Amino acid sequence: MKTIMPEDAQIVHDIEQTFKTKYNSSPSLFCSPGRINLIGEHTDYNNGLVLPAAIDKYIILAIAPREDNEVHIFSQDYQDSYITSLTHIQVSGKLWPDYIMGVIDEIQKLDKKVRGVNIVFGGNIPQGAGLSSSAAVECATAYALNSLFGLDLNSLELAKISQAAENEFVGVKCGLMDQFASTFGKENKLIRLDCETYEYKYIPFDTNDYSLILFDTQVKHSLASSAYNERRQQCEYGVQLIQKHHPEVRSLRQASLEMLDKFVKPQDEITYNRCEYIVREIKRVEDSCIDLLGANYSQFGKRMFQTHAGLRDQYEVSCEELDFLVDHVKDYPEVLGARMMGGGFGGCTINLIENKAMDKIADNTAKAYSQTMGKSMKIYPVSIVDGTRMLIKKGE
Ligand code: GAF
Repeated sequence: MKTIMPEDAQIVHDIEQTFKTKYNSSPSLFCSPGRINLIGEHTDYNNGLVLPAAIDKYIILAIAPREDNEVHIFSQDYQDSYITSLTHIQVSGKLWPDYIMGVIDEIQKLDKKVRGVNIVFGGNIPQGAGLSSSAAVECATAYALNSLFGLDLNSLELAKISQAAENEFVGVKCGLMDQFASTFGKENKLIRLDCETYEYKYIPFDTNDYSLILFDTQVKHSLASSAYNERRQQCEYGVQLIQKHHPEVRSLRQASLEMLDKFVKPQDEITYNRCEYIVREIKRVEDSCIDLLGANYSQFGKRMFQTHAGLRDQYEVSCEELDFLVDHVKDYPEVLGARMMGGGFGGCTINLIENKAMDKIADNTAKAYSQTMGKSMKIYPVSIVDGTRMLIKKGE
């Protein structure tokens, strides 16, 4: 199992200390990673395939049961508290507690018994960068409550509870990818997840010559979550148009390019573009897995560029900062692939680059980004790690 790195060890220590000071007792500690996605963007809520992995950036959650029904939460990052009762769960009005309260709410809906808890949490997953810090908070909470109260929920159930918290309580109609990756992550492995059947396979990713590096635009445009929900509706509309002729088609997973040409294109060009991107992207994930299993990284890299073009031109979820970063790196021979990652409208690009040129390309890109876009970019080299787990059990 991947051990916690020194920088993370400091965060664990700080969170544990804050807990002891605030609540005068010792907690159990859990960690839950952020995620990257190699390919398969916006395919999860279309019952398609995705290829994410958990990364070495974490949410750390310290928790202990209380004798009453109250939930006391302290956010180390916001230096802010939230107190409520298990019998009066409602949206907080300040977002950060909702990721935790949403999970508690979903668990209670299943008639599983939880008691009050004290919590301190924080971490080093950059927020708003598209690395799923919110999914990590949800997954850490679900995992912690499951082990604290012996709820007997399996890992898939924990990931789905976390997704439901985001869908129902936070109001973002996301798919399962982020919560699945955070829960099921495995060191040096990508997760090929079939979002229709929930079947998954680990694909080795231990390249010696290439590494993954993220370039963070440091922007998050405000239409991100409304546009996300809108894309989902557009895909559902495309499916409805096909279903009139092919009732067996349940989602874009069963749709073909021919069906889109015949039944969607004549009705609505925008819907057609969205759906065509998705159908091609699902196929790209399948092909990418073959590339990666055959260690054909250059072919895989080309598919990353194709995904970016589709997200930019057809799905229209990119932005000028992301396009700039992908355009800037594409002519370096040492860059195998690059694309925007996650929901879009800001956040990071993911780049597959030869190790020997990594520093030079990262430096040049940061300079060019600041000169042209007038903003600074952040650079995150990432390693692939295990998923959500317990670090310390209370009393140990
Ligand atoms: C966000 C969502 F949360 C995921 O479910 C997924 O749809 C992703 O955007 C796009 O691939 O991270």
